[in-house]
Amino acid sequence: MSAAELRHDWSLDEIRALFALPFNDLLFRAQSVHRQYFDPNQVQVSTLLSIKTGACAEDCAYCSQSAKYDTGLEREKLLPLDEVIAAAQTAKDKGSTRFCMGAAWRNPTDKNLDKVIDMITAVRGLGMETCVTLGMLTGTQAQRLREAGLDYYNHNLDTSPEFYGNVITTRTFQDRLDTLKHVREAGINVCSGGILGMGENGTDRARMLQELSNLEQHPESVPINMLVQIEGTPLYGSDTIDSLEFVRSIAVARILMPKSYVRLSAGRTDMSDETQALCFLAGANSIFYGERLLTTDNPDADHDQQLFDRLGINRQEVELAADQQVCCGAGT
Ligand code: SAM
Ligand code: DTB
Ligand code: SF4
Repeated sequence: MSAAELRHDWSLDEIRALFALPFNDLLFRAQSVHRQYFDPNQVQVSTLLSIKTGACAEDCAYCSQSAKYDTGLEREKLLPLDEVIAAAQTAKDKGSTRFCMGAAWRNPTDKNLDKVIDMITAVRGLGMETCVTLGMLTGTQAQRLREAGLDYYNHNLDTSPEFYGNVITTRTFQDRLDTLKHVREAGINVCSGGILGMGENGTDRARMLQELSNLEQHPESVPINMLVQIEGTPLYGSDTIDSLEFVRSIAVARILMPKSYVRLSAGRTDMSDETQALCFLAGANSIFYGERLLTTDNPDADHDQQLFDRLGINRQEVELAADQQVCCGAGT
């Protein structure tokens, strides 16, 4: 079979037809596409750290960190560099290959960006891949991050353009696309996905995946989050998404973006091992690893390792950029 072509012209009807396939047919198709580009038994693991927590000016209705909602979260200033390095070292020791630093900003100031750049340099120095998520960026800021050697920038579309205003009113869907363009043009790998279970309908889920897959270049990494319901936020108490519909969404993401890493992201503490196994079968091939996401819990690392063992899944080794390789003498 020839490799699945990378398309950027998926129609909504085509995507809805994928969602409507019998479950077994959809999973077979997703798994077949997955095997054309990836080792089906390998998963990439990243660890998250919130480097600046809470008091965010945006009103994202799902988020514990918006200043608009009383979620009881303790706010924290930008972490000092040594704390960030220590957390990255611990993540590396536990087998994580990428360190993702998140800040609750609408956008970073240039002064804050200087500090984040120091963090990126230090984490790369440990031999880890780096990812940051800092809100909206200008073209110049994206360029500066690229020059610092940043590997990935996370900036989610979150939902369909049609549903966007139900979730966030302090920025537009187009603002998100603009930042993604700056990141792409700077030559940084794009990490962009969304959240399911916010009260959106099936068409919204299809439209979000259509927007992601019809970008000029597919995001290298596509995080699919299941809403973590936070008390105090407007989305607390939303109807939860059916776990098989969640698995279907992973499968459709895999088919639409065959070469991208599809990340089974937030919400795993509410999923059974069996649901997660189905997500891997549907083509998910990366996860966040370690007990904490940004402000909420993630499964225990030991539990995840046991699940990997039960499924025969191996972790992917880090692929270091040439300028990042720590040389240790002749013959290395
Ligand atoms: N402030 C930056 C931004 O909005 O891009 C970065 C941090 S933000 C926490 C990163 C992403 O995490 C969001 O875009 C959203 O998709 C996801 N996220 C945040 N809170 C979540 C929740 N309660 N459940 C699931 N995903 C969530
Ligand atoms: C993404 O899509 N999910 C991660 C990461 N990108 C930054 C964040 C999930 C956050 C879940 C809620 C929390 O811990 O605050
Ligand atoms: Fe702020 Fe990001 Fe949370 Fe939105 S998702 S409130 S931008 S930290």
